[in-house]
Amino acid sequence: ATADIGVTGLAVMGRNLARNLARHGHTVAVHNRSPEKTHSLVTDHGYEGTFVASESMADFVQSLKRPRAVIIMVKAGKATDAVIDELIPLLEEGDIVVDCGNAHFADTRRREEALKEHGLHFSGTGVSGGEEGALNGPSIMPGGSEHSYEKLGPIFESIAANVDGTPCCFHVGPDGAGHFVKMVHNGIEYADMQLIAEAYDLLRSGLDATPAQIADIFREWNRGSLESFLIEITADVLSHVDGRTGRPFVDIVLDQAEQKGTGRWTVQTALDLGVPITGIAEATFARSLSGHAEQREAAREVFPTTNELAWAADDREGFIEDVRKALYASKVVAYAQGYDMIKAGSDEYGWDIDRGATATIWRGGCIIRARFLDRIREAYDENPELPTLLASPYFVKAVSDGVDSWRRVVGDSARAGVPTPAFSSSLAYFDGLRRRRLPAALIQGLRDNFGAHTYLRTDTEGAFHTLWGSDKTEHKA
Ligand code: NBP
Repeated sequence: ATADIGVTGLAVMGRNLARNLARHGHTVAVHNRSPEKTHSLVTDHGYEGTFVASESMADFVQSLKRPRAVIIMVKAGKATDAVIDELIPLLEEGDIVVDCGNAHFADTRRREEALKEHGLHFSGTGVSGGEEGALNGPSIMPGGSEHSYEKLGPIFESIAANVDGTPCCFHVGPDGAGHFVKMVHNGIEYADMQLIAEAYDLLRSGLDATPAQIADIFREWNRGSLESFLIEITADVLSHVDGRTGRPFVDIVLDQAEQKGTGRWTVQTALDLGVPITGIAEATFARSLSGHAEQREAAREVFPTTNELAWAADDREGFIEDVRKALYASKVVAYAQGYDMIKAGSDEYGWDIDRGATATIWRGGCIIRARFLDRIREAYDENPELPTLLASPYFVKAVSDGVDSWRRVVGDSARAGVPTPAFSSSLAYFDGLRRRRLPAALIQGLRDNFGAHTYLRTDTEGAFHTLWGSDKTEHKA
């Protein structure tokens, strides 16, 4: 046995991860269900490092030094369970199984429990950055035991993205913590993209600007506090001209956004945990609305749009600055909600996740990498128990500076009929948090009226019920 680590599942992600490992001097055992992928990896990239190729799972396992570390990089779901079942009889006590696929954290918890009974360690590890990241340095979010991180940590840290000398990888926490954080990362990615898309839509409509002109605006934004991978590639996509028609690329793409399901998982889990992640939820629903072609057509027929354009053109620079500030403030809210969710998951499952460290490992390699994440890390460094990111001094200033712009943009968009679900709901969330009295008091009254659900009072302890149907006297419940 000579291999330091193994990868089974050699489609784009596994292949690139194996190459990244080999390029960093690790001897990598490689295996795929259909052996052609294994052979082509070695044929095409064998010169990049040391690979030990096996056609059978048994040979693959035997080629690994103990304690063995086997990375599974197959299609998430049943395929992962099938591979685990195949591995269990071949592995020995103390060996480590690593699932780098996009698993649901609940599956990861289940698998960890099951493998523990066989004396095996299981690390559900989130890997972000797509195929490019897997090859050149992803953001890595490993869960699982301390023991497994002792072996995996140095290997993962060597292949992860690196920002200012710090690898984009840390031990997130036990069992499902890594996949949970990866899931929230993907949810935040949904919100980030939706906010960018709304900003584009507003600029296009409000200024009657061309995609190329808007690309220049995004390029400019990428030089300031919004600097991020997504803003950068937005400029690329908007300036791209379709080769077939000569039209802006964005105009020839069908306007129905797809999703693989991690946004949906984030929202479903947030509902279970009771965390209002409205930005991520609106982003997920906006994609789903875009896909309802039949309903969109029916609505267009009966409510034709006026196509009012250039409604903000009188103050072009002022409007662009308003949209930029609204985007930044809404982004702060989306991240604040994402970090609340990490806290809630961490508390619920006893993971003790360090939120500042999470911001650190998202600074490179992953899709939401951004300058902004340094500010989040600083906020949690200053106060690890921050009740909401919005309350940290830097973000208080950022949001306060932007709030007038934010209100103008949301008001303008409503008047112009440009949908801004993420901008608007983020503003509503912000106002909801800071409002002295919320109409939740009335809701409690209604609940007590129709269902005797009781209410608490502001002036005294205990739950009360009012006899609404008779003399309306109040009774202690
Ligand atoms: P896919 O998700 O397309 O899966 C293909 C791989 O799964 C092939 O190696 C295939 O083997 C193997 N496989 C299947 Br399908 N069923 C199997 C089974 N029953 N037993 C054994 N192997 C089986 O690959 P991918 O796009 O490289 O993604 C891999 C993982 O990484 C997924 O969980 C994905 O969600 C996650 N991920 C992907 C990205 C991305 O940008 N693509 C980013 C981050 C995470 P075969 O060759 O024999 O058919």
